[in-house]
Amino acid sequence: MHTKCKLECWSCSGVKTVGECNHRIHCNDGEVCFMHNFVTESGAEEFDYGCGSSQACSNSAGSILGRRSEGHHVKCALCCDTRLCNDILNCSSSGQLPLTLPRECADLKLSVSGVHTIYPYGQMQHPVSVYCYLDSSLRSWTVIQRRIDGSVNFYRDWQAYKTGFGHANEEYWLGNDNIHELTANGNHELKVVMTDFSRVTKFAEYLSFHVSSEANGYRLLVSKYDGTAGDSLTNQNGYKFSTFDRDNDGSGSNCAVLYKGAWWYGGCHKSNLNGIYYHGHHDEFATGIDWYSWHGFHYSMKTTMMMMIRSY
Ligand SMILES: [Ca+2]
Repeated sequence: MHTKCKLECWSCSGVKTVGECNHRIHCNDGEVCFMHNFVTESGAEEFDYGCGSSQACSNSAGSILGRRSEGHHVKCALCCDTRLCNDILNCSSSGQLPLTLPRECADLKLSVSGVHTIYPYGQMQHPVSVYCYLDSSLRSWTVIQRRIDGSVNFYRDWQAYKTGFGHANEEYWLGNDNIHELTANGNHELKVVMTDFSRVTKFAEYLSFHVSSEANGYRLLVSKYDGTAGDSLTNQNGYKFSTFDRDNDGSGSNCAVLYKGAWWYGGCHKSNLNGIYYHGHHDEFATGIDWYSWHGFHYSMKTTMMMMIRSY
């Protein structure tokens, strides 16, 4: 499993997350990236990252010495043999590369929310940068849509929504192919968290969430609502995704054009979270980031997060 590799690894000690680490080093021949997590005397979980001997790693994980850029040696509990694996992978106790890559945030062991790399297809060739949201129950949600400040244009075409756009640490759409791939892998829940301009936060949760393939128009299957914002998504259940250049809606008109968004429009919508970023009230009917059951069709949210997690 372990291959000879010359790698570039994160190199930090005592950080809370790899997101705090902004230093990399090149490993020597026969070294691999390692990640070592430990608990400090005060009880905080911290991480060391660096290079370590791959041979020692595969033979005696848990007790080998790794090398950090400072030249100090540390105990390495977890080793991997891929580039930047100390960023993204947890290894098996044998010190070998896990057979399965983290497909979604729930597969990562996180201590704080932040940007991470996942592999929705389970393939190294297809990494995706994503925002992982850790809730108060320490569940790691994969954020598929995020609006914060209107900095990213969401009035985009089919291809853009297919592949995704924006930035994981700002506003983005994860991409319908990725969302489909994730929901195709086990049962998933969807949670929509929204904040208005009075700083009130409400949510809508759906215990069942699935998005079909592109061949099926990324059809939405959502059910079992719970929450405080009211249910404005079940209305879109069973409809295909539509963009201004791909009218799959249940209306004689083009809903995406009419409502300046991209959504699972029926005829047309009770929610429009990819609509125009207004600052609260808007005069134009239903074109904002609207969630009808909370604020009606003339109020656009300040922030939204749509996120999903595998349920068992
Ligand atoms: Ca239509």
